[in-house]
Amino acid sequence: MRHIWADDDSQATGQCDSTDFVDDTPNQAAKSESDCNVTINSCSAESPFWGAIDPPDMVENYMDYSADACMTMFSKGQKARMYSFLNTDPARVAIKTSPAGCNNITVAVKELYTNFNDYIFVYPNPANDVLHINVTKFTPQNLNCEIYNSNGQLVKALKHLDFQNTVNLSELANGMYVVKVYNSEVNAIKKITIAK
Ligand SMILES: [Ca+2]
Ligand SMILES: [Ca+2]
Repeated sequence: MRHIWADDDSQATGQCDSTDFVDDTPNQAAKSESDCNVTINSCSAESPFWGAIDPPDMVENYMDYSADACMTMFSKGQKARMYSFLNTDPARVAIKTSPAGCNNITVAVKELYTNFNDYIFVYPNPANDVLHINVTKFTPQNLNCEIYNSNGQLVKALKHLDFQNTVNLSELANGMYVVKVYNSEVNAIKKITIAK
């Protein structure tokens, strides 16, 4: 997406002949200078989108160079332009199916083997009566959980974990425990303390 002043910034005033290819962002002769001048109107020749209206520069737009505190919005036209690129541009279409930051997308097997321990969050630690086990960035497929005490004895077992799971620890004594989350392909080990 282009800057709202269409990168046509020669510091000359009144230069309003470039476009960011978005109709609902008013034409703008130059970038804002890290300020928040909400009344500046550097161009009066607007796209037909605006009809007879001559809006001021959209200094609230993230694609200006306003002060950070001033920037609060993208326009609907910018949103449509972003979607258009994300949906059709060969270099960007893969972003929609990237595993980064999305819970319900199966990650590549190699990455999954390497980083699975980072996808499992066990808290609080130390724990009291309840332990939460969260699975992130990975669709739980036949994931199981086993909790072992410091003598290596299995004291708790859960099957078919979901993204968010709660384990009742009320009958377990204080001490160190190992939480194992696994299926036939991956394996995560977490150490916790129970302190009541
Ligand atoms: Ca525009
Ligand atoms: Ca204007």
